[in-house]
Amino acid sequence: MSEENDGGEIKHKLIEIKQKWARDGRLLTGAPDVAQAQRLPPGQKEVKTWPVLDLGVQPDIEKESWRLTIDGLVEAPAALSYAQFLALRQTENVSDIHCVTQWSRYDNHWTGVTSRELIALVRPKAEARHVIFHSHDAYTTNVTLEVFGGDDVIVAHQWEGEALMRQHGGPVRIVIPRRYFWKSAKWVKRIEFARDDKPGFWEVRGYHNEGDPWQEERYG
Ligand SMILES: Nc1nc2c(c(=O)[nH]1)N[C@H]1C(S)=C(S)[C@@H](COP(=O)(O)O)O[C@H]1N2
Ligand SMILES: [Mo]
Repeated sequence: MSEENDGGEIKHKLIEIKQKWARDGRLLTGAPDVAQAQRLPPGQKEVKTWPVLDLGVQPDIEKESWRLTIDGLVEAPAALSYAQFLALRQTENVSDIHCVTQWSRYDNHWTGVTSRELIALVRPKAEARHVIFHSHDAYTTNVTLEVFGGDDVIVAHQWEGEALMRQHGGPVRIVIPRRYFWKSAKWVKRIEFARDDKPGFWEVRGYHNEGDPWQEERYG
């Protein structure tokens, strides 16, 4: 990982603190079995703002040179230009954000391409079970193919009808509402389908591999 680029400097201190929270089990309420039907997961608080969380680097990506590579265990790998991405069927949906640092933000309106559309495009092979997201700031995170294929998962380029802001992962980020928000990779550049799981940046630093907010899967 490059230590610096024009987008900022890696926040080593912050990464250390968040790793320590995982070791100490900080923020756990001991009430993991709240029904999925409950909108606010255990230990979360609703906020009206939209906090920015990342490693301190916010890559500046030109739409003209942007590519989304979708590869790995798929029948038809793709490397989409921004124009090709916009030419895919566009969907709007509304979902809640749940960050592991305890804030939740309701009713976010996203525009983009559903994961199901992308899955249909590249056709994962039968052995594919996991999906790994790779981002321009060298961040990675992982979910199962089943979770990625959820009916509310979207690869988004707009929020509230406007181009997704750079600090929130623009031009394009992943949105996986049923997982803590660290699974929603900002500045995504590659979606890799794999047979074997590959725990990502926070998953190897003490955070849970699944990250289901209603099960309070913060650390693992
Ligand atoms: N590429 C990238 N994606 C990332 C992160 C990051 O550091 N780099 N941080 C994750 C974390 S911990 C959270 S909580 C959300 C924050 O998204 P936001 O800044 O839009 O609120 O992005 C996730 N996706
Ligand atoms: Mo986070």
